[in-house]
This record gives sequence, structure tokens and C-alpha cells, in this order.
Amino acid sequence: MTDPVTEKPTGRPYVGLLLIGDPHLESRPPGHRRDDYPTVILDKLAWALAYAAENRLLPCILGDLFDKPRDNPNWMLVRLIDLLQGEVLGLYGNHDCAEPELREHDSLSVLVGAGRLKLVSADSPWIGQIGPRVVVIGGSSYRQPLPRGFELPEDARVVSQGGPPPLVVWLAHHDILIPGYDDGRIRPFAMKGVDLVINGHIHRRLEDIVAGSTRWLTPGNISRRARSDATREHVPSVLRIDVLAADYRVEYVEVPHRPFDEVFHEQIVDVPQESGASAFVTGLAELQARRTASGAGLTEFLSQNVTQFSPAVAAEIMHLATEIEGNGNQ
Ligand SMILES: [Mn+2]
Repeated sequence: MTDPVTEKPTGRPYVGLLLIGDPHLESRPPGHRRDDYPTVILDKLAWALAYAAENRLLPCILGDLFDKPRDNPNWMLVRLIDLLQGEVLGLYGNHDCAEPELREHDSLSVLVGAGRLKLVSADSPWIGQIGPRVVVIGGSSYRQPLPRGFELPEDARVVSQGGPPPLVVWLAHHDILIPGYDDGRIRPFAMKGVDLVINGHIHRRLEDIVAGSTRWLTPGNISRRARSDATREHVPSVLRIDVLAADYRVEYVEVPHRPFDEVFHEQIVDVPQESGASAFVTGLAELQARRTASGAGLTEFLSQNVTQFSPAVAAEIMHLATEIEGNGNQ
């Protein structure tokens, strides 16, 4: 623990955890966002870390700290090294690594190598006292298998002797099948020896699922990336878990954020089919006036409207458009 003001270790014990979902930091605004996204999301992360420090919570990042695994600007890494003070646990997500596993070429490895982020796994869980209990935090980064069960490490057994049984938490970044998320592949199951599975990767908060003695939580991310109805309803929040003697308390804490209509360009209404090429040009001009950094909106607009041109012209327009298109969401 470090004091948020003096940045000196305080030695104050933790009372709980703070789970931070998929920040997706990047140097340009994604999709239809119209604000200064790089700064806005860094500030949200800073807010979450300050909240954790003030409330004596151990922060855990659920993967996808970065949107692009490499080519992140140096100023962003410097700011992160500055922000990630004290203990911060985490995973790597699909967006943090360019290859199936995290490599030294990926930006996240700089933070891990600098000792600013500790990756937890089945082999290297975090073990420590939180509130009245010993807590064990393991995890499966992207593509690492979710275990069917988890054997309590010897260290955890020893330190918890005579006290309440340890609380075992598992961090994940997987396609979990939760009602409301259609891309899920893994059905929540009773993970033997694990009390809580907390999954990143899914960008909106979904209902808890209880399977046997394991509770699966989906907090959703702190950044809104896609201009969708699901995002409109999602309230960017961090998940606070206070550890109690025989139980724990779950609470969502809203991260300060601007209204949906302020951070996204408004949806552009389709050009009526019969109005012809002049309306098409007017539509394009309108798109240009509120252009997005990623070219999002342009491709969508074009694919709905190019059919009025000859196939060769239409194909060329689409080809040019895809060269400037952005990518990625989950
Ligand atoms: Mn993600």
C-alpha cells in the first residue's frame, strides 16, 4: 500500500479488492468517440487507482489494459509507470498480446518488467491478508485454460491456520457464456476450491451466475468503445469487494464519466435511396464534418449507399474506405 498523497508505503492493511475491467488504452479515439479518448481513459484508470488507495483496496486489472499490444506511445507508458504505484495485480487480455502469449515486444511487458503490474496465474497466485481473512488470487490470462479446480497453496494453508478459511478469487479474460453475451463459449461451472471468478473481456456488466459454490461476476469495462445500445445502457463502474470474516460484500462503484451523447458522434441517418448521387455527396460531407479518428461511420455509410454506382466504382470506393478503417472491439 502507498499513501495517495505522499506516495510512501503506509503499511495499512487491505480491506478488500477493486476489480478494474478492460481499460483499452490507446492513443487515438476508437470508433465513433468524439472526445479526447486517450486522456479520458487514463484519467478513469487514475481515478480507480486513487479510489483503491484511499479505500485500502488491492487493485486488479482484468486484462486488455491496452487496445493495441504494441506501438503505444511512450508518453502513455511513462504516465502508466507513474500511475501504477504500490501493488497492482492483473492479467493479459487478447488485446495486450500480438501473439497467443505475452511477449517482450508487447507494451504490457514493459509494465510487468518494471514491477508495476504483477500478473497472476495458476502457478503464481497472490497470497495475503485482506481484512480478517487470508485471500488467494489466481488467474487465467487470455488463452490460458480455466482450471476445473484449485488446490490451496501450502503458504495459504499455513498462514490461515487457526483463522477463517481463505477466500479464493480467480481472475479471467475469457468468452464466458453469460445471458446477454452471445459470443460466450464456456458455460460457468463449479470451480472446485474457488469462491469467485471475475471475468473481464465482456464489455458490459452482466448478471452474476452461481455454479455450485463458485460465483461468476462480469463487471464490464470502464471505457465505452462501441456506439451501441448495449454501451448506451452500460454504466462504467469498478467492482469493489470487501472481505468479511465469513463472507464478502460486492458493490459496484460508478467511475465518473460523461453522458453517452457527449462521448459519441450521433448516428447519421441513411440517405434515401431515390435521392441519388447529390444526396450521397451531401451525406459524405456531413460525415467528414464530424469525422472519427478511426474512420468508423464512413465504411458503414458507404456500404449502405454505394449500390447506386456501377459495381466497379462501388468496389473502388469500398477498397479505399477499408484502407483507412479502424479495427477491434472486444
Ligand atoms: Mn476487451
